[in-house]
Amino acid sequence: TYETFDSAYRAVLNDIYNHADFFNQPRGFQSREKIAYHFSIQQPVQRVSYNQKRKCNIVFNFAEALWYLTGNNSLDYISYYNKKMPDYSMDGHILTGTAYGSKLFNLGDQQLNQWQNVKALLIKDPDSKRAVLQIFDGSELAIPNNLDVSCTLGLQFFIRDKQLDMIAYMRANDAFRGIVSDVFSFTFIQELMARELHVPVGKYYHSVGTMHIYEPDNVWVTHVLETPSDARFTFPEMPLENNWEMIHQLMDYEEKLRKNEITLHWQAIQASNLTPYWQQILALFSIYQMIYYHKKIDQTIFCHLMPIYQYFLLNKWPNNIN
Ligand code: 5HM
Repeated sequence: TYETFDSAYRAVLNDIYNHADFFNQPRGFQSREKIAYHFSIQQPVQRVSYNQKRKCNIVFNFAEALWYLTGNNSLDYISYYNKKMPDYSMDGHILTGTAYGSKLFNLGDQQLNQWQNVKALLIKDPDSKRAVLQIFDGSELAIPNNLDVSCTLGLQFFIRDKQLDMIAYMRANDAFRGIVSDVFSFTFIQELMARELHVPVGKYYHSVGTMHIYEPDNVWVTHVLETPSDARFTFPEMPLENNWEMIHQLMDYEEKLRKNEITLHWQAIQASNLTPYWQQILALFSIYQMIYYHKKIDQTIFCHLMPIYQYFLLNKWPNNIN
């Protein structure tokens, strides 16, 4: 068990890299792995790694978590934040496995809103052991040459000792790359559900069929393991109320920024109806728009960002920001 993701990341990476049980090549990709892997994080809000060699992409992390929460499955959206995403799409328009949002909010033919069902269940029976958001489903294996099979089986919530614990169950997790964005998004989902249920965030458990590292990442992994985490910030906590309304307003801005239909100055961000926590994320999306479209970075926005977000932007895009 670990206090924060920062300490979990280093320990798990070290464990898989130096103490792997199997060396193999699933789908032809050389890797090392441990199976039936499990760890927990005591403070799930502390969901980022500060390793300078790993260069956490805080903009992608928020974009992916919000992609899930808005039920979006479009490739256009997520490939704006990560150029590799088109490699996983079968039709060039949507992602079927990785786009967990459409599974959470419109599952299958019945278009099930699993989020609402789980929330209602926990309100009715706080001790419930049925509060599962299902992600992977068997039909994914029936698609020939499927490029994108969900790695996450599901997320299970528990109210225990009056706090919201969550277990993420994954069939497979990349201990170097995928884990960083997965733990970020899943703990963000946990925090939002905790706000919805008016209970504090409890513990986060990460339970994985195969935890692995791909061979081409080996050299980079050794650099990350040699580099101590130098920074210590406290990741901000989500406000106690009104978050869905904030998310919808934020995502209206996000779409216009992504399509380059608007540019925002700090005054406009402050004048929005967003509360400061969500304004900060809008500011991050605004800075990213400037990076993506090769515009000059608005230093006023940058200066108004919290130090933790300034740190991540500077670490990831030093040449653009300075
Ligand atoms: O061959 P397979 O479908 O398992 O390859 C998917 C790879 O992406 C695995 O290495 C898996 O661990 C990684 N992955 C991840 O770590 C994929 C997704 C997308 O569902 C994810 N985390 N969220």
